Amino acid sequence: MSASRRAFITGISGQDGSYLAEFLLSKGYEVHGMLRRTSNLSRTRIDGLFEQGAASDGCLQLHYGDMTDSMSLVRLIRDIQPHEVYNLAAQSHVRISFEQPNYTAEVCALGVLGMLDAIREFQHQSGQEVRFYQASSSEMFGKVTESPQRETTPFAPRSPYGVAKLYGHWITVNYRESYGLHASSGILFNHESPRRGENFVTRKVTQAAARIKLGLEKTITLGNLDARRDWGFAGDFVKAMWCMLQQDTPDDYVIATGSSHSVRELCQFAFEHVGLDYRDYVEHDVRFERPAEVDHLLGDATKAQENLGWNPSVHFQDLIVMMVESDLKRAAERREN
Ligand code: NAP
Ligand code: F7E
Repeated sequence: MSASRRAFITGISGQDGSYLAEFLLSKGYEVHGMLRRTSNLSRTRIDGLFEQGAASDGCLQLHYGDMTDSMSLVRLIRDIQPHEVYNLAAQSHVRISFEQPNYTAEVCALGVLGMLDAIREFQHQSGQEVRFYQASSSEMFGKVTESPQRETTPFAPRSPYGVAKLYGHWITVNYRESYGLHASSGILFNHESPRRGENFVTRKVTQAAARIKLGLEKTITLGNLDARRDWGFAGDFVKAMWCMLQQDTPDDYVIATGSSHSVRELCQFAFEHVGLDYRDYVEHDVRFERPAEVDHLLGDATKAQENLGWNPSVHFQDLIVMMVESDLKRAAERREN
C-alpha cells in the first residue's frame, strides 16, 4: 500500500460520490470506490476521472461490493485498509422507499451496521484508526417540530427512507459511544447539481424546462408543488463531509444553506430562465405524491460554520441556472446525434 491517505467511498457512482471522489483526488488521496453489480456499468458520473488518468496511476480504484452483502464489506475494509470511509451508498429516493421499504431498510439501515462492524473489527485487529462518515438526511426531521432544524431538533421521519436513515444515524452514534469509533454523521439537507438523478424534482424540472424549450417535450407531470426544501449545491456539501473527518473529535452536523423554496418556485424560476411560463407546461399526477409528505425543511448550519468553517458558496438561483444550462447543453447534443 502507498503512503498517501486512503479513502473508501461507498456510492461512488452516485451524485455525491462523484463530487467527493474528485475532491479527495485533488487533495492527493488514494480513492477506492465500491460499485454494485449491475447489468450495465453504472459509472457515467465518474467516467471523466478515468479519462483524466486517475485510474491508470492507481489513485482511483473500483471494487465490487454491496451494502446488503456484509461479507463484501468485511473483505473490502480488510483489503483496502482505509484511513477514511465515506458511506454514501443508499436507495436514496423517498417516494420509491414506499414501494421498496424492505430493500431500503436493508441498504440504508442494516448496511450501515454491517459497515460499522467491519470497521470495528478491522480496527481491533490491525490497530489502525479508520474514520467513518455516515450520510444522514434532513428527511429524519420529517414532520418538523421546530424551524429551522438543527442538531438538537427531535426526529420524526415520514417515510421508510427517513426511518431507515434514522437507524443508520443512531447506530453510527452508538458505535461512536460504545466502541470509541471516530464516526461522524452529516445531517445533509437537499443538495443538487447537474449530476442529480433525473427522478429527483430539481433535475426533473430543469431537464423538462430545457427539453420543452428545445421542442423535445411538451409538458412535465409533477406531484405536490407546495413542498418546500432547503436546496444547496452538492459540490459544496461534499467538502463538509471531508471537514468532519479532519476534526479531532467526531460529531454530528447539520449541513444546509439556511433558505428554502417551494417546488412551485423552482418551476417558476427554471422555466423563466428559458423564457417560458411554467403554468403553461406543468401538469399534475397524484402518482408523484407520497403517502406521507414532508412539508417544509429548512436547516440551520451554525454548528458546521463555527466548528468546521464550512459555508455554502452557491445560492438557489445560481444552482438552478447551472442545472438548466447543463440540461440545455445535453439536450442539444443529443438532438444533434
Ligand atoms: P444517489 O445519487 O442516489 O447515489 C446513491 C449511490 O448508492 C449510487 O452510487 C448507488 O449505486 C449506490 N447504491 C445504491 N444501492 C446500493 C447497494 N445496495 N450497495 C451498494 N451501493 C448502492 O445519492 P446521492 O444524492 O449521491 O446521495 C448520497 C448519500 O447521501 C445517500 O446515502 C443519500 O441517502 C444521502 N443524502 C442525500 C441527500 C441529497 O440531497 N442528495 C441529502 C441527504 C442525504 P448505483 O449507481 O449502482 O445506483
Ligand atoms: O422531492 C416534491 C416531493 O424527490 C422534493 C433525496 O436526496 O433529499 C431528497 O429527498 C420534493 C418532495 O427529494 C415531484 O413530494 C413534487 O416534497 O427531489 P425529491 P426529497 O424527497 O426531498 C433528502 C434530503 C434525501 O435524503 C433524499 O435522499 O418535491 N415533488 N413533484 C416531487 N418529487 C419528485 N421526486 N418527483 C416529482 O414529480
